[in-house]
Amino acid sequence: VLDTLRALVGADHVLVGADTQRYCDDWTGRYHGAARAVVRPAGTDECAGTVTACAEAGVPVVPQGGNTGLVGGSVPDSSGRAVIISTERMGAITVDVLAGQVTVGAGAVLSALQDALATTGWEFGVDLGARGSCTLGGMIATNAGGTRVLRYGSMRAQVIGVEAVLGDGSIVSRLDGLMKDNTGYDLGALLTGSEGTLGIVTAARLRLVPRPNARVTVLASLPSLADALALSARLRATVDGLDGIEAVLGDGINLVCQQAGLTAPFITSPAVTVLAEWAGAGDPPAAFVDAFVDLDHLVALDATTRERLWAYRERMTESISRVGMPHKLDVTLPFDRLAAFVDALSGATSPHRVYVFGHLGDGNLHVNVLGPSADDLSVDDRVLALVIEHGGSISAEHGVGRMKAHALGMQRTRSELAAFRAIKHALDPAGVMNPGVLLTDVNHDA
Ligand code: FAD
Ligand code: 2HG
Ligand code: ZN
Repeated sequence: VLDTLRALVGADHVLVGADTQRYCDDWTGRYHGAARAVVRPAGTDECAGTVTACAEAGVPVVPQGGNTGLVGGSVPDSSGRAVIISTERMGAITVDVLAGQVTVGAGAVLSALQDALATTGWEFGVDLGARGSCTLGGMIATNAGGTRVLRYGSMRAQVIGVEAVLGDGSIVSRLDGLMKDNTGYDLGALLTGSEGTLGIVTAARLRLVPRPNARVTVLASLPSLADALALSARLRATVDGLDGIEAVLGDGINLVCQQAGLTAPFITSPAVTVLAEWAGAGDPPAAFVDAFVDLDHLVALDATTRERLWAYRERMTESISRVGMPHKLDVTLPFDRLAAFVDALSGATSPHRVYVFGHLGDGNLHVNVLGPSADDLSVDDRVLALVIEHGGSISAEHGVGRMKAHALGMQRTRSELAAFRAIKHALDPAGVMNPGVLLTDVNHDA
């Protein structure tokens, strides 16, 4: 199969041995695999040829973009059988200013898209801390969320159409940008969030949102999670143009200050540090300003100060990785159960160290547990069980990956899993697309 692949994409783009290493280790340091080769197709046809050759030979295929995924889905298992298909040579970006849309190659990096849009009057509605490395293809495959979901939705809401190579090597393409097209199943929506298990997204047509000319960011100290949730509800109910509500709970703020070299934002360490942002034209509405008058808070009106305030939230992930290898549990809770869930967390994670932060405006918490070894699932399972008990979801925005594949049956019913498997079989009949990710032999509890 390697000879076929070399003939297809050129020998320089079939990496083997030590050259594959950086593609086999995941960002968190929890997952380390091995690959037969890393193939870097230049475009959709080469990608289709690669998938076809692998499917015919029964060789597993792992699609990979920026390798910033946090659930072990972007790296192969340790068998050394898989071929990683990297989209890194597929990064074209073509902005359609008239339509307010963009066509991107799967390997286009989010920050490159942001740069390409800088002078167009448009911007992209999804933003996240991995912007310098994560790709639009990877973001579609994981249905990534980030910091603007409460305003613009997750990736699925941005996708107008995709081009993809399915597991049987066939190409499907819908990049025409038509805003209305009710002609059957929405394959783009199906591939969004499929984590490379149905096919490889090679390109996409995405909607853009108006570029605001002003942003105001506030970092505030809240005395309790209940108060932070009440503030979040008030902002969501009253503020037009609200762009995000983020939070760092408890001691996390001290960790980020120590590890990222930041000055403590408040004299007394807050129970919950909330970051809220408004974006629009002119000045923020009075409702946004009024919400913070009785709170200890800092305000950013310019880009430099804004970056300084965002660092307290955005640099949590790297700060945690500096002190250990985290078990990352990305979960959503109903707003009225969120505080009870956090109260119960210390019991579920004891005796380990835990940091909790996330997208408060979406009810999405990132529970990071430090201490258990990489293959110890006991704490993961206790936290996930607690999420189910509180009516939440075991994956809010990072996906299921390898990490939670065994736990999918806690959330999804028998009928749902049967439908998932039927779709998987139809689009990936040889079962070569990202095996071990998302769908595996799940223990069924639901
Ligand atoms: P990869 O890591 O390469 O792959 C992720 C998954 O998608 C894998 O299953 C892979 O097989 C599949 N895949 C990749 N490309 C394709 C393709 N073209 N076709 C089909 N399948 C493909 N995520 C959020 O949702 N919100 C956040 O706020 C957020 N913040 C982050 C901050 C940091 C510092 C880091 C390190 C990560 C963060 N993430 C966040 C997680 C990660 O950035 C996202 O999951 C992102 O969408 C992954 O993109 P990627 O290109 O790196 O994909
Ligand atoms: C974020 O919101 C990312 O910063 C990463 O989703 C979360 O590190 C994490 O657990
Ligand atoms: Zn997040």
